[in-house]
Amino acid sequence: MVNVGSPEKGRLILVLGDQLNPDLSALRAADPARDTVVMAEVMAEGTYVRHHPQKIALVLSAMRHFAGDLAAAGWRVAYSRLDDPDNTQSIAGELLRRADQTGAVEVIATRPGEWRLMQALDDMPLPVTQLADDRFVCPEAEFAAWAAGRKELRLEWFYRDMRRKTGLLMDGDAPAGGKWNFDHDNRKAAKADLFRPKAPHIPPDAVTAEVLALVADRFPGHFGSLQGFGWPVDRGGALKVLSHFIRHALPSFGDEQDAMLQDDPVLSHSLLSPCMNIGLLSPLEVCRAAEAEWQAGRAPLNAVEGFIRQIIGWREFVRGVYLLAGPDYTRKNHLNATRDLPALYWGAKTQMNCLSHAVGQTRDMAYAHHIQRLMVTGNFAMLAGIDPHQVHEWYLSVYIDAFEWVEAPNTIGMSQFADGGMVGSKPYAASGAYINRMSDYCGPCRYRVAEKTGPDACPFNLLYWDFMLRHREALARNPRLGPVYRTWDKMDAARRETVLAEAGQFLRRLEAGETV
Ligand code: FAD
Ligand code: DLZ
Ligand code: SF4
Repeated sequence: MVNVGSPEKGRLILVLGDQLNPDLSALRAADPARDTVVMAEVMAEGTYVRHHPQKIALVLSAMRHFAGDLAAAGWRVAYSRLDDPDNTQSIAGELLRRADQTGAVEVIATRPGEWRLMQALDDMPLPVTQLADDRFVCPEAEFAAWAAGRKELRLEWFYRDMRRKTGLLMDGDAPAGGKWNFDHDNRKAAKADLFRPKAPHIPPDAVTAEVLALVADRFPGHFGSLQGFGWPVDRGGALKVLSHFIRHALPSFGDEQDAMLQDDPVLSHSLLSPCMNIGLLSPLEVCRAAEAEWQAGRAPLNAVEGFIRQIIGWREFVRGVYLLAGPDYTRKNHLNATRDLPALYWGAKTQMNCLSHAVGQTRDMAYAHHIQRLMVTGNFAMLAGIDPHQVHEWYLSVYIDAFEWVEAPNTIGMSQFADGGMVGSKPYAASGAYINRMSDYCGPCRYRVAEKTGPDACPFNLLYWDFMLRHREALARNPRLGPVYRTWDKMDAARRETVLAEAGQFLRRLEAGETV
């Protein structure tokens, strides 16, 4: 696989660990007879945040598989393994080392998905051409043109344009079924006793087994378990996960999209985000496979539309926002939240059953589905006033699919409202009642979801009001939040005082590191 061989002058073609697609723009621009593909496993990428070990293993194993495929297809691949003694352990360092070895004086790259790396490539002493990453439906310039002059960026309008552009679920100029959005039929609470096929598990092959041992050795102390690693690491595995989802889970995707069950971490979610994010599957092929199921009458429109909206809608929209907002986006802190991330996010004991499950599952699988991320861990962090940059670093490190272009707008924007409304029109703040409606977490919890005050009150109930009151000036102007403040104003004065006093006590205990 590692074949620097007899170097001749040519260009270096950089392929990063989340660019594993033979149709990558940098590869399309390359000449296999003259150029050298550079792929590098480096400590810098594994530690710029302390990634979950499963995420590091996924990326390294998928890189090794992909490099093997490229070499078999006739490419010259200079592949640096993490434990190569000469490895400089950074992308820029490895490019310079390979330039020395091959005599190449130029690098062709596909633009990385993170400002940090784009900057590192710009700062190289060699000329680096960064080509557009055209694995997306909406090119950067198209999003910028769409956004220009709009007072607000809202998903729904962008999504409709992407439907028209791709022709997905279109009936001429009209949306299939007469509506753009079928969410009204979705978002049901999950039924615990329903039979669901087990989530797919791809057994590690020899390459992955070697990587798992390497990661265990080199990244000790990173939060997360390597046990049970079953993520697809090549295209074949990714296609298996896709067909498992299409067959078994897509029909109920809409119904179960927002539901949470403590014994079923995946429900009808697809687990396809890592495959798309590292290049093993294209977003359009996934959407077309889902559309075909509806056309064949095997999946209902509400499920297929909901699924496709997440991909050509949200996934494309948040990437556009990330690129439009620029490199300072992850420092945004619209609500001036300054508390440190509590230890419970790193697995310290908590009596809150919802958080305990969401974090425990994250530790074990490097996965939690959207509502667990948004309405449990994200909601709690926002209500408790946690510094959004710390929250962002947590999400970027713990999830199998976390790459900054998609993670940051979801965290800073959608879940923490730290961008002041670029991604969402209002904060996703909710009390315990929402979690209770959508999950089976509350029954066995030490706290009582119906209690609004007192020693057993659900902390989400206390913190919800504390948050709303803390930010009254900023939020009361939002017409959708008017009724919330009217409810508060009608509440008995003594009760309001108790709620805020108890919320304050809870936050002080959280800050002191007590088990809450
Ligand atoms: P499914 O529920 O099966 O959805 C299908 C696909 O739709 C996903 O694979 C994904 O590609 C796309 N999708 C769904 N929701 C979103 C969304 N909000 N933004 C972008 N794409 C979406 N997604 C990531 O890919 N990487 C991240 O780092 C990431 N961080 C997040 C952080 C927070 C705080 C929140 C609230 C959400 C985050 N998401 C992220 C979005 C979403 O939670 C995941 O895409 C989803 O849970 C992945 O699991 P799945 O493939 O089973 O998704
Ligand atoms: C996430 C990751 C990790 C853990 N390791 C590597 C690596 O060793 N080599 C590499 O090329 N890429 C890695 N990546 C992915 C990069 O961090 C990713 O390309 C950037 O975050 C941009 O999206
Ligand atoms: Fe979470 Fe509150 Fe329900 Fe407990 S009662 S699981 S803390 S929402």
